[in-house]
Amino acid sequence: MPTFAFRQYHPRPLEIIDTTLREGQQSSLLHDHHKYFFTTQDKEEITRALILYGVKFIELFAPNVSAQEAADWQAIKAVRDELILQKGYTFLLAHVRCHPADVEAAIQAGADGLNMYIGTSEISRSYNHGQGLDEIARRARSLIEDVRRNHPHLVLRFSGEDAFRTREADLFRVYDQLADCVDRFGTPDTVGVATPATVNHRVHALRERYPHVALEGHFHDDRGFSLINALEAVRCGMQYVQTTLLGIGERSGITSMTALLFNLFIDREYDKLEGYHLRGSYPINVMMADKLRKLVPSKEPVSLTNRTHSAGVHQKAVINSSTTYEAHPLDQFGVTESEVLLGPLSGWNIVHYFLREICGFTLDEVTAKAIAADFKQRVYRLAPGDSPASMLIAIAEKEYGLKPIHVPEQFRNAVEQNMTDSATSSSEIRAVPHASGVILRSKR
Ligand code: HCA
Ligand code: CU
Repeated sequence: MPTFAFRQYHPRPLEIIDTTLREGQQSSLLHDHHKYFFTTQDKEEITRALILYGVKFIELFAPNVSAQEAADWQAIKAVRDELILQKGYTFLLAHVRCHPADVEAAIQAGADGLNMYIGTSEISRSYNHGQGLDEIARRARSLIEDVRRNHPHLVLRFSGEDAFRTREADLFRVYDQLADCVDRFGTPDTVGVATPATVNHRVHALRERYPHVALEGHFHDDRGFSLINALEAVRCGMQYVQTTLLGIGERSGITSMTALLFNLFIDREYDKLEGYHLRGSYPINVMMADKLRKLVPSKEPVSLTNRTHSAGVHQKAVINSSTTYEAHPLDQFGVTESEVLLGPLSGWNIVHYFLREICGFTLDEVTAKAIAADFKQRVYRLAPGDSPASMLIAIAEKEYGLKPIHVPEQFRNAVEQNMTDSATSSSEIRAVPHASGVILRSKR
């Protein structure tokens, strides 16, 4: 028996249901990177990070998927239990087919809730399981009534898989039979066909028809709409949204947790952010990327790439004021650095800045312009793995005879510089050299 029942919990305005360890494990990225699965240790670390971040609902596979999944349930539960005193209770939900074997295995493993699903669209009914709508409703109801009777503490969700290709009348026909015995209805966009307009319509229709049942969303990214659809659903009053770290999942994946929370922040939906440790967003993305053996993807809003500047025009402006090309308060999501990359697109301003402020050379603008012209030509011939910064320094020293000012040993690792920057109220930025350019670290 769990030590804490869902009935004692007051759900927040937005509850993330993280499914990195279920939907996320279906990501082909694991195969692309020759990893194939998360190790038990990976799962423990992901669970710990999610709980510390403030996530209260974590979805896992039904334990009968494999012996390994069953063993991992216990390891994950141990991490959850360890953190109860510090962070309160986190609910572990099992993703189960509407099938007694899955339900039984989940209950045996100690699940706090069941996320039941069965296809309701015509395609899904024809090619997945062959049951008609009334049969789906009858079987689900009998299973759910059984669970309710014998395990009243469990939190129960029912989802019509492929809900956005299920006619509204068909979905209602099934959901009408279950509305009095579930806690939530899911409405998964299984193949990513939804648009903000269809999400708006569907959420309003479900809210109106089932005012006492909470709604949960799960949006796939086949059209690149998983983020905007989740945002729209939340705006329309959906309280539970399934997300994964970095948005990984089957095919193009689903909504990224930090992308959703970041956008709610920008839209000033502050009540929806209750209890989430937003400054932990970039660190949790880095942890996840590391598990996948890749970098935080550039399409993830909470990424360092979103603070990296390559074009000369941008670099010059960013040195003067970062707000010119940095519109959003990403520092509040843990991205406290900006990168300015030295390369073929760099202008003389950044070359001057780098050589003078970072490397300690004394040089005038005319020399900086000449060095920049040489550098820009030669950098095209840089061998893979060689650093543009080293090439630039070599040109300055060998061909222009520049010498850096002597920095005593104890200060070598701390080249500090103050710059005026309207984006940072403290106006203090630390610039450090980096193999491919400059990293600006704001001290906040
Ligand atoms: C799956 C399908 C699913 C289920 C979502 C849900 C989907 O991979 O099992 O049960 O809410 O996208 O429909 O992920
Ligand atoms: Cu899915």
